[in-house]
Amino acid sequence: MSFDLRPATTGQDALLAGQYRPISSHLAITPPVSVVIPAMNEAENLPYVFKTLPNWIHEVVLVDGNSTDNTVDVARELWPDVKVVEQRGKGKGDALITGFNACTGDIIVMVDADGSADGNEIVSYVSALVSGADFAKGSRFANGGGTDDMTFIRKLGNWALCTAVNRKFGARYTDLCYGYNAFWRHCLDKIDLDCTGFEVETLMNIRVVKAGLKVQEIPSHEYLRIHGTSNLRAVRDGIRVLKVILRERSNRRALRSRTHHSPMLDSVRGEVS
Ligand SMILES: Nc1nc2c(ncn2[C@@H]2O[C@H](COP(=O)(O)OP(=O)(O)OP(=O)(O)O)[C@@H](O)[C@H]2O)c(=O)[nH]1
Ligand SMILES: [Mg+2]
Repeated sequence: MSFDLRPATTGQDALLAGQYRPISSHLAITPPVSVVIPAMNEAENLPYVFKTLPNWIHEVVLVDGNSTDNTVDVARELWPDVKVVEQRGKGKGDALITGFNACTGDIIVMVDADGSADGNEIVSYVSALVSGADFAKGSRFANGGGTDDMTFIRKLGNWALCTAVNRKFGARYTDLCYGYNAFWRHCLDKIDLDCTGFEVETLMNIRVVKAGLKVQEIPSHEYLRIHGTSNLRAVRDGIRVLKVILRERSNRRALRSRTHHSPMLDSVRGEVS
């Protein structure tokens, strides 16, 4: 089935032009959805990942982190139209930023390549976005979510960091360091990502609050990584996340004190309240 991807002016126009993508028996949408998959040596897991991706998505962008297995060949075999982007830098954050820049869809969904995310949940994320949210943030701890993959120590660390973000930035998150999220592409202009590692989700979660974007949490279930070993190191990456929280907090303080002393900057006050 092929779709006309030109933007619709009204629902009626879109209907007549055949721009709606049927999503389920009760939902059709017009915005094209891109799925970004950061992958480093995930060839064995990709069959499970692609198996659950809905056939109505507009494109899959796989960001290859210099894999030494046949990640790229497997991806091309499973999804012939996959857009493969070779990562120049290092780290999951760098991979995601590279992938976002390569997307052509209006909605972008982030999906890990280790088999821990169920592509059937994408409809919940997209539904939240087309219903008015700017950022659909997956949560393993919202009612209906869950995880098979977190140790007690990781849960504790995630809870402590999430509590810190809620207190410092006035958010009401139930989860922080989770890789399954979706957003309208215009959010990228407002959050201006600049990081390289596993702190990327935390940075996004903080910046969407600071930018005053409308965030909706989506209950999500994280399954066990199927093959291979995690690239995350709890202590090293936990410290990176903490540093991001402190840096974002001090940037906010610095901006606030500058605006208190400079009438020229009064206009930006509302944005950093
Ligand atoms: N392209 C690219 N992908 C990466 C890099 N680091 C991690 N990834 C991918 O990012 C996703 C998440 O990484 P994981 O190692 O599963 O980390 P995690 O999900 O936080 O940890 P676990 O819960 O233990 O699985 C996976 O799809 C990885 O292949 C990188 O440097 N480059
Ligand atoms: Mg994982």
